[in-house]
Amino acid sequence: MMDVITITMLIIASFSGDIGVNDLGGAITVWTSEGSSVTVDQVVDTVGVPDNLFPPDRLTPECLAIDATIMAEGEGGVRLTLHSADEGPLMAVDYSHLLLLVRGEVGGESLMIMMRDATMMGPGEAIPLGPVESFLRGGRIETNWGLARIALTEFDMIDLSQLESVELVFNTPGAERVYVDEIALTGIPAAQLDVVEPPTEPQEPVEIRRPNP
Ligand SMILES: [Ca+2]
Repeated sequence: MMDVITITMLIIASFSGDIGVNDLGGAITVWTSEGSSVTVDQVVDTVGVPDNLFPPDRLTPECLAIDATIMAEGEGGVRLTLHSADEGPLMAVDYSHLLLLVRGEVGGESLMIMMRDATMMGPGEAIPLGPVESFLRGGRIETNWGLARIALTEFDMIDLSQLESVELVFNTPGAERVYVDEIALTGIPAAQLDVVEPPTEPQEPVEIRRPNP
């Protein structure tokens, strides 16, 4: 007899509603250092996300287009606050991974994924998780959608019991346009771990089909 492990998914931002509010009710805001610019637009995706990349029933057609123009030594970003004005930080200890769909206008773009928890103060204190391309198969942003899968359990400096924000940060000088969508947390609920042996390999929250060898 096999125990069924339920993989939970919490969509943070599907970009299908008000452009200034994410799916958790928190704000979507942009910020930059002086001289740089970051603008966002909500657009209907025309490329299409492969069925084997993300659960089709959790996809919404709209995504976020981000135009970033960064000066030398400048930076800017998009902040997704993980709670509304009258509710506290997000309790996320049941989630093991941050997922993010990303594609570029020409390919080879770069952006940094950061997170803040409620023990941090101000944008300068966000914890960098790494360039999004380092979490993609192939290690590069392409013009087709790729799924970045970030194992949060590898970042023990982040307090998952009080997440404050997900940050998409641009700090490479130049101009680029990238698209992001379906930012989500996924994982095995802690209660499930009471009845099953934890997997020895990191759990794959979304199945990726590979060609047979
Ligand atoms: Ca969407």
